[in-house]
Amino acid sequence: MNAHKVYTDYFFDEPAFNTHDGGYVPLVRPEVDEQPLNIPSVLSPDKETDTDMYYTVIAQAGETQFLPGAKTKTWGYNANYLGQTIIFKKGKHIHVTLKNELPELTTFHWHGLNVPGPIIDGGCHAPVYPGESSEIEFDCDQPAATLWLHAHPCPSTAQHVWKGLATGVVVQDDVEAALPFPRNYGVDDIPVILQDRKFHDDNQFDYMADYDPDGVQGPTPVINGTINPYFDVTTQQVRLRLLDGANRREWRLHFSDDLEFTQIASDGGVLPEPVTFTHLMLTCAERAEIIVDFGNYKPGDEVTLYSDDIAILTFKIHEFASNPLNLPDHLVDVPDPEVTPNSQTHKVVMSGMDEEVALNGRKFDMQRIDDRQQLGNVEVWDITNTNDMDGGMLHPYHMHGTQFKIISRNGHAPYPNEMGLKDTVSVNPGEEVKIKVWFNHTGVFMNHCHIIEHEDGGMMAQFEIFDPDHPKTYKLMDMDTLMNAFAKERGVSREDLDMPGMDM
Ligand SMILES: [Cu+2]
Repeated sequence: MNAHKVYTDYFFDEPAFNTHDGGYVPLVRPEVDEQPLNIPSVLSPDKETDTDMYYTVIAQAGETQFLPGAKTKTWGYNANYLGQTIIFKKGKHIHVTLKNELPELTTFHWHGLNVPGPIIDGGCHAPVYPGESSEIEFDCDQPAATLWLHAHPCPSTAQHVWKGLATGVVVQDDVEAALPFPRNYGVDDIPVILQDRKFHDDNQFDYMADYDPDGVQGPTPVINGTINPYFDVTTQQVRLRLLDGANRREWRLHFSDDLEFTQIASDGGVLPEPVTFTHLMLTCAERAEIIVDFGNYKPGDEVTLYSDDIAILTFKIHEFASNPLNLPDHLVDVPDPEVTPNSQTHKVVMSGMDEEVALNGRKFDMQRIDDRQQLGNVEVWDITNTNDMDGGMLHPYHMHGTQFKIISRNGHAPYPNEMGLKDTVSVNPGEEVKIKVWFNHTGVFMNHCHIIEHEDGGMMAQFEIFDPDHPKTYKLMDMDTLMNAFAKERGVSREDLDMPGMDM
C-alpha cells in the first residue's frame, strides 16, 4: 500500500451514539477468568457434487457455560449458542434442510444473501414449526462476503436472537481467493460476533426483565459466545470478520496503542480499496472485515480490542513468521450500475423512538405490500431519519434480498468504508441517505430498522420485486396465524404472550 490516510474517528454523529439514550446500559468487563475465544466450527455439507452442495441447519435448544456455576439455557444453529459457520461457494446450487427442534416456531433468515423472497429469504412468511423441517434451494451467485443467518419470526425476532439464533455465513469466490488476505479459518481468519447480554439468577437470560422498546442491552460483552475472551496470535496478520450481532448495541472499536487496522470488506463483500483506521463503529447487523498487523509486537505481548473504554477481546502474541501486510491499492471492481432512466425514487422515512417508531408513518403489516420495484431496474431509495428527539438516535436501515450501493449522505460522499456493497446502512438523526438498489430475484422482501426491538415494534415494511412478464401472487402469512401458533406452543393464552412491541 502507498502512503495512505488513516481515519481516526467514528464518522457518525457523536450526539446520536447509543450512550446518550436514557436506557443505555454501559458495558462492564466481567470478573471471570479469561477464556479462549470460541471459534465456531464449520458446518460440514451432508453431500457435495461438482455443482451442488447439501446442508442441514438445525435450530436447537441447549445449555451454555458462559459463567462459573449454572449453565445458561440457550438456543443455536447446530450448536448450543450461535452456530456453526456456514460456507457457501459462489456458483454452487445450494440445498438446505431447515429443521426446527425448538419448542416453538422460528424462521431462518439469510441476512445479505441475494435469494428469492419471501420463503427462501426466510423472513416472517416462512415459519418452520416445532418438530418440522422445510427444504430450500438457491444459486449462490454473489461476491465473496461475510453474511449471517438469524431468526426472523415477527414479532419475536429479538427474543430468538437474544437466546442465540444467529451465526456467520461466508461466501467464497475466485476473486477474493486471489487477493493477499489471510484465509486460514480459525488461525488467521476468524469470525468475531459482537453481542451483549445480561445474566440473571442462576446465570439465566431474562429477556422480558431486560426489555426496552429502543433495544435490549446487557452489560456483559459476549464475543462468539465467550465471556472475557482471548485469542492466540500465531501469524503476523489476522483477519477479523466483525459482525454486530447485538439487538441494540453499537460497537465503537479500537485497539490498545491506537493500533492501526485495515478494513478490506463491508457487508456485501470486498471494498474497492482498503481503508485504514484506528477507530471503527459498527451498528446493528453491519459487518466489517479487518486485517490487523501485529508486526510491531513480540511474543508475550498483549493487544486489547476495546469498545469505548471496555476491553472486549485480548490478543496474546506468540512467535510468528514475518509476513507484513502488503495490499494492492485497488482490491476489486464493485458493481455500480446506472440508475434506470425515468424510474421512481422510493421514499423511506424512519421516525420515532420507543413504541412510537414507524416506517413512513406506519407500523408493519404482514399482509400489506408497501412498495414495488421492477426486476432488472436499478432504482434510488431515499432513506431519511427524521428522529431528532433529544438528539435522536441512529437507525440501521436494512433491506432483504439485495446488496446496494450508497450514493450519498445528506448530499455528500458516503464514508470511505462505504464504497463497497452494503445491505445495512446506519442513518444519523436528521440525515438523508440515498442508495442505489437492484435485485437478482423476484419476491416479497422486508425493509426495516435493524435495532431488533424496533423491527419487532413495527419499524418495518415490505416491498415486492416483480417481473411484468411473469406476474406472481404471494400467499402471505398473517399475524393471527403466527400469534395463535406461538400461544399454543408456549401453552398460554394469546393475551398472555410476552411479545412486546408490535400492536397485535
Ligand atoms: Cu431503529
